[in-house]
Amino acid sequence: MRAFNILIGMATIPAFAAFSAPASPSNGALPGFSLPEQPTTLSARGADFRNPVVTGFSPDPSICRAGTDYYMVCSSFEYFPGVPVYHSRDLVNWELISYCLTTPSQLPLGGCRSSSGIYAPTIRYHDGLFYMITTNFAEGGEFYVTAKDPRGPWSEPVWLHSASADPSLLFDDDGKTYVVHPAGGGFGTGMIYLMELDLAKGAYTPGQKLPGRLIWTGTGGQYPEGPHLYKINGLYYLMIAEGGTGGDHRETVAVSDSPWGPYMPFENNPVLTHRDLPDNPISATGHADMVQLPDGSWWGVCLGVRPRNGVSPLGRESFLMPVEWTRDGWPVMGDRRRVLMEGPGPALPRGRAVAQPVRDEFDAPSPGLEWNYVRNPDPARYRLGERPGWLRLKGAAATLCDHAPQTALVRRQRDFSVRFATFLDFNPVRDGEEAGLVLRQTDELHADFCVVRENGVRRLILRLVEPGGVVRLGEAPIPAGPAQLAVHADRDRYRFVWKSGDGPEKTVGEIPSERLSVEASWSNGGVMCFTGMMIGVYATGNGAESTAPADFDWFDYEPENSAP
Ligand code: 6LW
Repeated sequence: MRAFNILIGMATIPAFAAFSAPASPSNGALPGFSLPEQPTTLSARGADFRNPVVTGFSPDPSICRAGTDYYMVCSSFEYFPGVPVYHSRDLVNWELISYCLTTPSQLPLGGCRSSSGIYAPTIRYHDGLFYMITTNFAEGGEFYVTAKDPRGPWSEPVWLHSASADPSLLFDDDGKTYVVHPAGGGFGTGMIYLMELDLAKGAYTPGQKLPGRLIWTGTGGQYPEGPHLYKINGLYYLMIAEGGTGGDHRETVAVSDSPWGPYMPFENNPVLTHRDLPDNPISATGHADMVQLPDGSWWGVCLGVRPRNGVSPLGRESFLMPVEWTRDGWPVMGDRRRVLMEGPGPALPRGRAVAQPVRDEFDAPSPGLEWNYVRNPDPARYRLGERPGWLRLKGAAATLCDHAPQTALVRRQRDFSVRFATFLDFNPVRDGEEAGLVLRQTDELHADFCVVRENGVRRLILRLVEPGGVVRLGEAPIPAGPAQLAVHADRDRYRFVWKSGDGPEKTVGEIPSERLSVEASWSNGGVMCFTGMMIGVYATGNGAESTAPADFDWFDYEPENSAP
């Protein structure tokens, strides 16, 4: 084992000698690490959970504990409501329970571009209050909201008048509060800064200049970001992401005896990465956060991607992993820096996955929690109850390509293999009026499977809008009256079918998954895409207000198997 005394500039950290690793099981020694001499227990204990623990578009997870309850939040970008909150008692089964940002004043999105809006939130519990801090790139910048109950209501935003992304909070035991955030630099050269926050005033303590004091530049990877600061056994642990949110992603850690530094990096950084594992089913692991359980053990969450042939339509998802402490007091994440597809979960009473009903009958007075709008919605365009038992959409002039509030109700594709379907009653009156199903990554990349009127003729079409152009992949004449539109998705493709009455399903076309993936958005013309596949229903008048309403009787979301 190496010496305990660690020099940071002129400062020594004697507290290392006093470090007592929390009582968590070891999973074997990393090369060069001094882990306790114990047999590997991870594989021996048997797997009882499967990653990702939150599937589909759920990047930048942040986690906190309040008693026996755990809460996790993720980025939401241009979608409304913003910042989904997931709840768990066992860290394995998570349920979507609310959103932090549910009103236009909490979440003004304007006409923001796709993948602008809300970035990388952090959730913390302090003194009976939950805090969620994040940045709105569409309007307002950095801010936080608070709530007594994560189910809401959450407060109005406290704007911090800063444009830094990825802010995180530390409530120190001397009563001080800090915000750590990356800032500065150009391409890939950001650094990590610290500011002191006056909680009572809801503002940065006077006398500091934004973005604060530079406390760490990371270990050399590009994009030092997603920082979290923890106080553990009297020491300040700074954990950050580096390498960018793709294949080079990693998590690194440094420690200091003062929040202001100087910070000394762990000599065996990174503490998490899959950058050297191109064949692993999980890639891009990083942007992690961690939490301590009542038994003293630590668990982490991070983002990762499940690619096939290098791409995934689902985007970045949230993964769970144990955190093992070296004898020298460094947190190493997962199974020797790797996130496992399945593993033994935490020693917490195991709950059950909450089964979601396949069909949304659109009988409730407002859309269920899974549903999101694309930017701030105009409630007059979404009528539940106007035609009892149906969702009525009144299409705006804005199309699915416009950086504007669209008339669309969408939800995360949470499974690779899934059937989703709707029953649509729509009689377009003017040319250009259309309504149907949308599979959306960005304004520049989406598949529209819709009933539309063109040159006076009502027909069903399948259109793919890509950064490189628009292609019509199929069409079918469609009889008068309502019809069922459905999509069968698997790892490789999306297949678009329809039927009317008791007739057979007829295929209109197929789209390979890679063409609708997050990566396709980045590569074909370089359109920023940090999200993941959103699917749902929409209506538009294509440049003019739609005169005909589009009525949807129900929406089915039916996972076809749970294969990873
Ligand atoms: C986020 C950054 C990141 O701000 O991706 O993977 C960015 N990490 O920390 C968008 O999600």
